Amino acid sequence: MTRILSGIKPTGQLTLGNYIGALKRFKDFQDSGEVFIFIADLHALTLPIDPEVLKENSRDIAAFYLASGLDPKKATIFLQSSVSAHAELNAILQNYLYMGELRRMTQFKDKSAKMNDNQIGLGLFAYPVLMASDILLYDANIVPVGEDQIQHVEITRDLVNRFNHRYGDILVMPKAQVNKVGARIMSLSDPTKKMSKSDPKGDIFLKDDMKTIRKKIMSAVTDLGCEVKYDPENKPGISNLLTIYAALSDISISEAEERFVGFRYGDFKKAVADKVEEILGPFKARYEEILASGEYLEVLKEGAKKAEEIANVTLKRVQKAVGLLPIE
Ligand code: AQP
Repeated sequence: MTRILSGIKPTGQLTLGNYIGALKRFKDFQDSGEVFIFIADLHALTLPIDPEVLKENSRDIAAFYLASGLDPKKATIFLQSSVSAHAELNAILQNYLYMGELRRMTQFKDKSAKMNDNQIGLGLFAYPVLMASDILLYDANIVPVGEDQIQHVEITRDLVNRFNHRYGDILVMPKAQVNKVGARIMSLSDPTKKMSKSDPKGDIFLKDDMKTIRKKIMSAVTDLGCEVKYDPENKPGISNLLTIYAALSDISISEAEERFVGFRYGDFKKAVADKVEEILGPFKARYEEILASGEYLEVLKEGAKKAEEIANVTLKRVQKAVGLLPIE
């Protein structure tokens, strides 16, 4: 059976980008394979974060996972930090990725751009090693990601080739799977930049109330001209709103374009706001209920047990392959 693994790091409040690029897709996977969805809390430590904020963000993600329709009977939902094999595999695999490769990672370059060497933690630099460990522990075949994370799956593939070449067929080769529509939702205030939870300018937060969300959409930056047309180069604002509409409607961009022929920008934005409200309204209500009930805690406990069993099998296989002496 195909193994599918994905996660979100609790670095900030989740955005509409996280919903479209990740959350929205998860429930479809649970019927087509064996699904592992985790909260990447160790990854959230790679940049400074307040402990209380980290806890709150992690709880939120757990509740958002359940609100997205993930069924804990079908999907294994867990916290990365609750399965110690992630850190243990990381300690081994860090020897099979090299400084030059890690230095070339776009995420590292972006996030460290305004920092000097005395501010950049080793964890930020070595982020792809931990991400490779997350993926490889579960023998994942498919890793659904937004566009920005493709490079990290690619470096994981390089690692698998290198490791298996040396030790035999030990690690399973994963593949990134990217959304056809909505792999990169852009900021509403600067549509040339990705909507990102750690750089919250022009973000729609899933925790925003509906009135705020509508207001943000109605004041989204648009472009010169008056035609609702997909042209990311010349009309990045309108193209982004079209992408949001198409992704939430499960239609192609060209179908979305057809729906808005002859629309003024204002009416088009209103239609986008209506669509966002139609989808996020019930989703947010489910999230509130789940958060209040606290049911996510039991789900995370059970998930950790299930994840640990599988992860430990892979860890043992790797330990044995590299020559760590087994004592059991
Ligand atoms: N703007 C986006 N459009 C489409 N997909 C997105 N994702 C994130 N932003 C967008 C996808 O959401 C998943 C979880 O992301 P992550 O938490 O692992 O890290 P990220 O990709 O770095 O997302 P952020 O929001 O930009 O986080 P920060 O600011 O902490 O770096 C991934 O599948 C991601 O592609």
